[in-house]
Amino acid sequence: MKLDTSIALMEKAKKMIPAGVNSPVRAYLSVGGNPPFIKEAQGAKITDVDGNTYIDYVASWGPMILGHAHPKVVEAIKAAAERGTSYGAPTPLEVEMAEEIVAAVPSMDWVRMVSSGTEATMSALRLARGFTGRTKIVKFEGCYHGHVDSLLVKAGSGGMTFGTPDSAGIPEGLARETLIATYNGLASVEALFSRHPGEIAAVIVEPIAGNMGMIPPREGFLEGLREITRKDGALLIFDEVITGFRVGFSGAQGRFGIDPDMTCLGKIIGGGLPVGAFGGKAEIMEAIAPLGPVYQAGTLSGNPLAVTAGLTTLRILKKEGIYEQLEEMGAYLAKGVGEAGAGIPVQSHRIGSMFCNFFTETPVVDYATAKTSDTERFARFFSGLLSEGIYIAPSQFETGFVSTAHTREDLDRTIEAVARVAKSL
Ligand code: KE4
Repeated sequence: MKLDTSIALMEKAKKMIPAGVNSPVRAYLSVGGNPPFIKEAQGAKITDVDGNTYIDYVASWGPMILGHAHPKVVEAIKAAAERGTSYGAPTPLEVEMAEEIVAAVPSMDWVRMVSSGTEATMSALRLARGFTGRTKIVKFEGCYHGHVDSLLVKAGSGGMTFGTPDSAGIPEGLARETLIATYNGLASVEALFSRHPGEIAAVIVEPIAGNMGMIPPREGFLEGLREITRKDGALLIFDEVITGFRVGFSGAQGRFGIDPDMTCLGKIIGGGLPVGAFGGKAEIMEAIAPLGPVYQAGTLSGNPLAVTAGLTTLRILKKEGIYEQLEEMGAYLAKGVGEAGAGIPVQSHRIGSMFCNFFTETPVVDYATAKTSDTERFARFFSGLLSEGIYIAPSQFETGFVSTAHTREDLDRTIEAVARVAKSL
């Protein structure tokens, strides 16, 4: 596969951008090789600057649930751009977006738009601390909630990929306020609450973990978190930046029937443009400035282009049968890939259109079991697929996504490629 132009661009980029990338996992450091520099994308396909085209399962890490450059989304963004790109003032679009989110996510009485998932979780955390007057936070080892100081402790995603789950630069005094529990391990949460009664402001959790690979919640895990937090007066925050509008129009909380106090959103609600949101019960959100004492703000919050892209995406997702179609395609791909890779010890996880294959014979339920994965074998799998024109996340500890733009032919081509690559693993 010819990557000359990408290689030359990377040499140039490295002189001005750390590792030549604007987000660490894009550098391919854990899988080796040269990351293709992307020129364009359409539907389920992504094309690099050397003209190589790939079937895309990264989906820009989740947002592109309708595929790339969906005609209706592009058309809406173009029309919005002609009316100006940012006003720094309220717009009817933000009212429409709030209506869509509040109607779709029953636990969210109120919502505030921000410009990234990190901003959403950072704001939700500050609000939880301000509302409860408590300082401690519980997060789960291997979960990733963006690069928020308080949450870059035992973090997943890039932290797990590069073996730096605890980022440098976080003051000890702050890190101490973050308590770590085991995903799917209710006993570890109970132990923290019995050691710190009345001190924990919130538990923040990915209702389906997507940043240590994809790990579903065990039966009763989320319900247990709801019960433990309610009893102690702590808030339960669902980080649905990945799962929001991905595993159903009401997200994971709709799928599992849980009523969190706050929810963080991102990715899909921006339709590929920079958007995040946080929201929840009105009595909590009333503590946010300018109504209450918890400050939060943003120059581009509710940006008209980003909100237009997100709104257009959500209105297409509302259409009958979309999630059934994603479920059917996800199931077809998982079955085919499982058969193609038969004989190789793999733990295959899937919920709807999000999936992950862990290269281990150990059942994967949390960070420790995810870490038993053979990352060398994953790297060979990744490189083999890339050379076959299949573009998956460059880390064992990320999640893959099917979009409504993938065709049965794309899935069959992927399955055939897996069968060929599996032979060399
Ligand atoms: P952003 O700040 O990257 O928009 O969102 C942070 C975030 C928050 N919560 C969850 C559950 C997330 O998965 C993320 C970001 N996800 C990663 C990929 N797993 C983004 C990709 C990257 O870091 O380059």
